Amino acid sequence: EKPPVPGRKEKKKKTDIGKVFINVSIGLCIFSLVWFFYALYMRSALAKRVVTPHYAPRVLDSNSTSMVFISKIFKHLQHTCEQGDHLQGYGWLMHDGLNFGVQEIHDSDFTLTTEFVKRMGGEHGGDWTWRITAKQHSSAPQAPVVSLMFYVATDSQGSLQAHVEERTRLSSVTGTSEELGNFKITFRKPTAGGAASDKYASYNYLQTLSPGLDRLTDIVKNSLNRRFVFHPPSGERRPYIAVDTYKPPPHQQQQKDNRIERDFLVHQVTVQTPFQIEVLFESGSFHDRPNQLVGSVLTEELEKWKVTFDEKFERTFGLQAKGFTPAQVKFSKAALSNMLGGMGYFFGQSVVQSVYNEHPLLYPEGALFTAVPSRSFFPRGFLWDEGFHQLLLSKWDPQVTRETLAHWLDLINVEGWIPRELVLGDEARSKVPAEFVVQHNENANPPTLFLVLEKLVEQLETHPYTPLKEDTLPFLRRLYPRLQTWFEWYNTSQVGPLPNSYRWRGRDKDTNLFLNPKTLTSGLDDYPRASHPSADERHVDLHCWMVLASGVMASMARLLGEPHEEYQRTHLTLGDNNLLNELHWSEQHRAFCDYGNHTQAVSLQQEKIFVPPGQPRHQFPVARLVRYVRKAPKLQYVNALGYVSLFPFLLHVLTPDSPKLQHILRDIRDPDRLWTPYGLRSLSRADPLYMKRNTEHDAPYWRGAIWININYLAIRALHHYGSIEGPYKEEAAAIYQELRTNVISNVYKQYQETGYIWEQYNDSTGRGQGSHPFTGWSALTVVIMAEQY
Ligand code: 6A9
Repeated sequence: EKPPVPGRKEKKKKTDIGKVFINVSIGLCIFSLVWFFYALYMRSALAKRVVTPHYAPRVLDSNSTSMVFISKIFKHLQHTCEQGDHLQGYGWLMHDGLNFGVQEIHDSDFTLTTEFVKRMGGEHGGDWTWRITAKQHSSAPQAPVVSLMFYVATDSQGSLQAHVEERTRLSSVTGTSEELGNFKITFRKPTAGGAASDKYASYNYLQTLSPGLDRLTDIVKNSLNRRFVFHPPSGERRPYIAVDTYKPPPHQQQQKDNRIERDFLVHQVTVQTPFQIEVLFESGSFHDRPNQLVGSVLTEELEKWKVTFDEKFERTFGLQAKGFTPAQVKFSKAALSNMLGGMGYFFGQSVVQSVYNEHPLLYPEGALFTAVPSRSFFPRGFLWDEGFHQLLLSKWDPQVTRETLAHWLDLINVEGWIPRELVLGDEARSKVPAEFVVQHNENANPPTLFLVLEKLVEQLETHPYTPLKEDTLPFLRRLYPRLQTWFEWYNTSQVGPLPNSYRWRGRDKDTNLFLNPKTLTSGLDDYPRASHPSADERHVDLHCWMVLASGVMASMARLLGEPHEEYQRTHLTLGDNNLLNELHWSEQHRAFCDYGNHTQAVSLQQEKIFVPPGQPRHQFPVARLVRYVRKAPKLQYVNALGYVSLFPFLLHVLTPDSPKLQHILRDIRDPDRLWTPYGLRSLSRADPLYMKRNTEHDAPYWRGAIWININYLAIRALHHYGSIEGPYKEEAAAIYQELRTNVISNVYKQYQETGYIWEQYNDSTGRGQGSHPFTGWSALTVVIMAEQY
């Protein structure tokens, strides 16, 4: 054996250390690599969750398709109906949601009546015909010449063929698409109405391609030419504008839309009033049609459906029997019809984001069948609006309600989240400001769908043997797993700082710019909350929504024979009036309140910009309005008396003997606080933020105006407390009568005066304001008239 060589040993030792070192480093490396990939994997898995649909079987059958008519109102050359058009009123007078509709459009010199009838047959939804009747007003100086343009376009697939007669008249379009099969659309010539013969008319058409429905208006605008002359045999010559050939403007030729181009055809007819035109759609798979749905056949069908509609309306709401005048009944038919006629079928992807995504992602393609709040201004789905819509629609057609609920719940992701606003597809997106497009998966919106589900469950509990059971029970069973996840999502993602408290996520963060940072997620946008958003907040309205949701989950579980104890326990805990008092009652303000980091000493003021003497002012920024806080915020109850304070009453959380009811009834009936002759205002007139702007550009919204959805809840609650035993029964019943009368009278009066139902009503004058026509929740006036809560 060789004696140990000092150097060797050293070396060996060194090698050992080296080996260990290397091993450790390799280990570390592997570990970090594994960790890195794991983290990467987790991250991408987490990032994908927001766009992963829920795993439960879909509520809707995969083969349930809907056929859609798109009916738009174009004024002059504006092509979409915008409220800036100042039409003197338009909307559905009758619409049963299924078979027929009657719509009127009042322009300055003439009125257009558009009517449609649908006839089932074949495998693709059958036929339909539209009839457009134009009559000039007696005040019009001479019979106006009107151009109507009819668009036919395919969206994601399908094709169209134009059939042209007499060089310029697009007399029909044949086509095919997956959903519609083969079809033919015929543009009949205008007549003077009834059985009269054809009227003189000029025809133009456009045949081109379009990258998407959102581009149709631009394409038509860019194809217009003023060189045409309307020249009836015995009449003066009048120049008019019409579609000609489409020439894309130079800048658009360069930045080509990279979407696939689809067929797009326009039929334009120019004719003098009075006239009537029929457009019919015939479905290729409908072979045994008895006759064409035109002329007197159409008239008869229309008459039949109108009678059916009137009878069903009275059977459903009983307004005549209640003594409402024919004009009031006509108004309420219009309210219901506009909600039904405004229903839309949207298809496409929403843009969503979670904290795990650097950039927003596209949610898988999906469909939404929904009633929209406002056809002209925001024609798309809004989660909490929908619950209110369906409170009305479920009375008219429970099938519509089931389909709508199914669509919303089929959009839920694996986390249990449903976006608050559904902006599906390019056409919808083209009308929405960017800041509203991306939806975040930590943001909620009141789960009003439980208001509707509560009704369905109640009906089954009280009339277990009606035919309702056959449709509703299996429906609820399919819905149930999705509802469980939805409830769980609220119950985990929106928890508050104390046990059994809740907090809306997604409040505005930039506290310096807003008088009071908004809470869009609560649905009550700028209603004042804690001045300084923080995780210490708890929100009383959300708490009450959770009482409702857990209660409905418990009774539904019981009905379906599913375990209900957990839901029941949650319901009892949250609904316990002592807990509610502890979390939200402020003895100082004598009201239910939010709690958070708050100060009332805030105001918007011109930013102070220091301009050193001798320097030119224009080199410095323009002063903005910014928030000044005169007193530091502290944790306390938020003193903002209004809709939020009423929630324990609105959602029937208070027991009928709760002494808090006394305070609530007093605040409601007090003209210096919430009472007005037109309904309850959203924020007390005595509140420092009453009717205050939030920023220079952001006018007050839920800071005083009267909103019909909350008035509906208040009327419903007064009815509830007014009909069960308790110390406040009489008082509630009396206020019920007054508030109900006030709301009905004002919404009706405004409709008579303006031709519209409105988004909100002014608390000082009762005047309709904001978006219009708004036959979303404002149409609940019908339910209030019918007293069917
Ligand atoms: C405006 C303008 C062409 C605001 O009714 C829908 C919602 C309610 O859910 C919410 O409670 N509305 C209420 O505070 C309207 C929201 C409209 C926002 C988008 C875009 C389009 O311009």
